[in-house]
Amino acid sequence: MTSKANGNGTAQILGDEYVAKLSLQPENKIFQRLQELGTYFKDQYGSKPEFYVRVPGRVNLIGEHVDYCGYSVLPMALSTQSIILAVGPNPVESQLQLRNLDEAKFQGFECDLKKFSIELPKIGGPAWYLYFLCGIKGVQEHLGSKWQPRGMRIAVIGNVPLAAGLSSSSAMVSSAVLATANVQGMQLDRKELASISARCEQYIGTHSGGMDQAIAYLGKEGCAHHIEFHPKLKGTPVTLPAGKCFVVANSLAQKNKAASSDYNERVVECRLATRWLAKYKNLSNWRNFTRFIDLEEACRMDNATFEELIEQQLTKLIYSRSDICQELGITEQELEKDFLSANTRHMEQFKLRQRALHVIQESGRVAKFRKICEQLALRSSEEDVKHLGQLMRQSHQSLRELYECSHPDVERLIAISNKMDVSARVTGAGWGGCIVAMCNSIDAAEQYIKVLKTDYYAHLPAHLLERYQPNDFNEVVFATFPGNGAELIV
Ligand code: NG1
Ligand code: MG
Repeated sequence: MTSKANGNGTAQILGDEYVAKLSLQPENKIFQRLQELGTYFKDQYGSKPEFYVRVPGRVNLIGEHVDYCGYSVLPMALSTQSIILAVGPNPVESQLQLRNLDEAKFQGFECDLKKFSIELPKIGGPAWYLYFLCGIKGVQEHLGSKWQPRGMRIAVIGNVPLAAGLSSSSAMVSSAVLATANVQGMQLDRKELASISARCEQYIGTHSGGMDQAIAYLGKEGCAHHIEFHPKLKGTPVTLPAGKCFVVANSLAQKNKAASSDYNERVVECRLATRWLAKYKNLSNWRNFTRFIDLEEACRMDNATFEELIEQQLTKLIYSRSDICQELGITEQELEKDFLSANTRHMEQFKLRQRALHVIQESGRVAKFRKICEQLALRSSEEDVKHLGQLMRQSHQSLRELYECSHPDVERLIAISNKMDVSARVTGAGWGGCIVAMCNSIDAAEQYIKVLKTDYYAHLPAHLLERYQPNDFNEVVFATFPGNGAELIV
């Protein structure tokens, strides 16, 4: 990995392909968290860490539940919410020691990296350290026979809200990948690191796309990113409209995706809808299709034609197993083997039409959103800004109605936003978690946050109120600006 720091030694990674090794000065915002973590590391292990890794959470502005269908998304890295690791060698060969500064919530963990396995619990979400092990496993698989486990001592500090759609899980997985890759002395660029990290998340049982890991590595201060996955991973910086301010508000309805089948069920429905339409299109290799984007490409369809195809061919609101087996000419056993996994084997009903319509329309909205941002960078236009807001609202409506991944608490936040004429949508996988809203100015954002505090947060149930009262809800509702992607700090 290359080393890069600007003249005064503060963090600077803009424009670099590799994860730069940085040194930080006290005036840097994350300096305090690093110091706290360094002290904790020394308390725990009796020595100083060798390097630090910082991986941000992210907020997706538009393009929800489309990445696993191959379509592009438009997220930005969070500037102030991240996971930081302090990493040092372990004198015991191949031994991993993992400690989290928040010991009450996250128990320490140890294992021998020569023989570790990732065993998912039958009920409930995976323990936090399993996400970490996924990252190590990703590097191990990447290296294959070259994998030589090296002992590591690690301390973790994190402030990305959990199970809130801000990608805390991917920040953890990606940080483990970066730390392990560095300890192994690997030469990987940001895209390779993102691809390895995206594959890792599968070990936790989520059949996700690669959005979170991509922006975690490709993010750059000052701009959002249009991230494409097809034909290969590509990130294009997108300047957000001048003066506008994005606010994140956490509904505090937690959704641990790995503890439920909702997310994977949507993935299954998209794959089945793809196969169904590929067969209808009479493609000779229709049995190979699992992603809408590949079908779109094979049939040279544009967005509107694809939508028409769905409207005409997927006419039922609910398909049964036998509908699908009959159409695809497969047995129930084949359906289970080819499409269902441990936590989707129970599925009896499939909403192919609704899911497919959402994905295709949402992918159209991403393209429009990017285009409008690019126009706005050249000349300001109230009309264009309004259009951006409309796209965000349409996205939310589609997620609520066609994708069925909102939550009553999220809807309450959206209702307050609507009343204030602020465009907002659920961000991340949904079923709870955060909304992202676009405000017309910093002042408008301040006013919006104030109203959310009095109309939403002040009415939280007592057990939640207790938890957030002293800090005035600032950690659950905040204005956010695009931050940098992953950093290696020496
Ligand atoms: P969240 O729930 O924010 O971690 C998930 C997926 C993304 C994407 C979004 C929905 C993981 C790690 N991330 O994000 O890839 O599909 O849902 O747009 O599962
Ligand atoms: Mg996640």
